[in-house]
Amino acid sequence: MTIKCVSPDYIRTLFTDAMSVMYREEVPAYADLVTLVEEVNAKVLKADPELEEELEAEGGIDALNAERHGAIRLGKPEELNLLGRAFALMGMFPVGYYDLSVAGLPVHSTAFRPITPSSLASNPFRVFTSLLRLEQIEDESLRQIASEILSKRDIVTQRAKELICLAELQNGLDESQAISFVEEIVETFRWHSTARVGADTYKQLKAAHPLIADIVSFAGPHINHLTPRVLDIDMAQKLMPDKGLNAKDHIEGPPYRECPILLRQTAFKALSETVVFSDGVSNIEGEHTARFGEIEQRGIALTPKGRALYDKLLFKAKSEKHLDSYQASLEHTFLEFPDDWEKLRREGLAYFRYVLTEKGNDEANSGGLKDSIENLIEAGLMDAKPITYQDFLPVSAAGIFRSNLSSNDSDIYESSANQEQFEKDLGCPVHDAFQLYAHEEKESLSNCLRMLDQTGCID
Ligand code: OOG
Ligand code: NI
Repeated sequence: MTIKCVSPDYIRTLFTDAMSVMYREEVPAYADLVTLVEEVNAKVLKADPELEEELEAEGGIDALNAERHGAIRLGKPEELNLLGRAFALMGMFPVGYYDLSVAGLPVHSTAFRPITPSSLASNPFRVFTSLLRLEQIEDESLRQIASEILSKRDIVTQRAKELICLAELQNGLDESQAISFVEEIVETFRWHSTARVGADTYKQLKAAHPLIADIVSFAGPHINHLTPRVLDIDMAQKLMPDKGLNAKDHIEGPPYRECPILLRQTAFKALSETVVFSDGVSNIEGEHTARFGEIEQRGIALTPKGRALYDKLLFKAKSEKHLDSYQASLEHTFLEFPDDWEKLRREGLAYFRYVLTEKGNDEANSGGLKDSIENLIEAGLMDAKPITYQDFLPVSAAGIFRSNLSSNDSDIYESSANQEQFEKDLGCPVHDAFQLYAHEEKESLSNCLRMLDQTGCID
């Protein structure tokens, strides 16, 4: 029997919508944040009508309004492996390895996301996924307790598991199977107001690290935020208090620039939520903070050279103590980072997508053209558009983790990265983000050149 499979992009959109509905119900402040982002985006687009056209190449306003990322924290390798298989059905693949031990956090992470330009344009939903590193719990008996608690949990429903196996077997899901798969998989990310541990164990885990308590104490990896994309994060940050949202005091990532790079993020602080701690004998009411709201503004993806400059300047700003504030030194040190599209491109600091201009399209059929990139741009035949950064920043992620763990620790710790182990647990290697951006740039350029040179004069 042949079945009519729906596309992974379609399933991802069902999933994104279901997650958004669920989080809106669970965290009402998230709905306020989405409204605020919509207001800001409408204002920005009204003031700059050309921006709408620019956004078109990456899915337009519809994609922008639907755009989100979420984050989860997993407890054991099998969970990572199984969710990797579930995400793959939705066209989301692991990109990048984030070592958060440098920020003193006992996790390492990847981001599951679409990897092709067309899939990203159809819906760029990503899930930042962290895995607990049990070996980083120093106290041996506590490590044992945590491991035992985790060994007894199953975060994916039986039906979801069956559908994952079925999809792998038949190479996809039909419409009704996709709908039930999404209904089932959303359960994995639901909030549980009853913990699986007693109050004492929770306290012990929390003392080892609040993140460990958040991961180990519950039946599943509740989604801890869902982040919409805003076009002007400075405006949004200023408006947050008016909406009663308790914003963290500074924006993570690069400072304000004319030509935005990478990613800037801010958040409202985690909610204190009532939880029942239950060890099977007694139930005690207490509190847990995990879930928060975040917004982000995305800029251009940087090349390894651009990223090295970004990291250098960020580090310099952190160590520059003579200025009044971290923000002031950030603005100061980033003066060194070219803030001009042309310079970013010519100096090989960022990735661009090449497109033919109208004039270029007109000449596309004339054939016989052979020229350098710079001359084609100069002649008005080709344009270079910024490729949006689709990934995350470990230093910013650490800042976000901290703001919702009520920790002021901002030290840099010695790295104990272990990508090999992470990939072993995941069951496959993670994609290299630089390679994905470079590939997109290269493909767009060869497409343009091919179209401009129909007689095949390009070497
Ligand atoms: C993940 C924090 C990382 C981001 O936007 O950098 C993240 C977490 O708190 O689990 O989502
Ligand atoms: Ni986030």
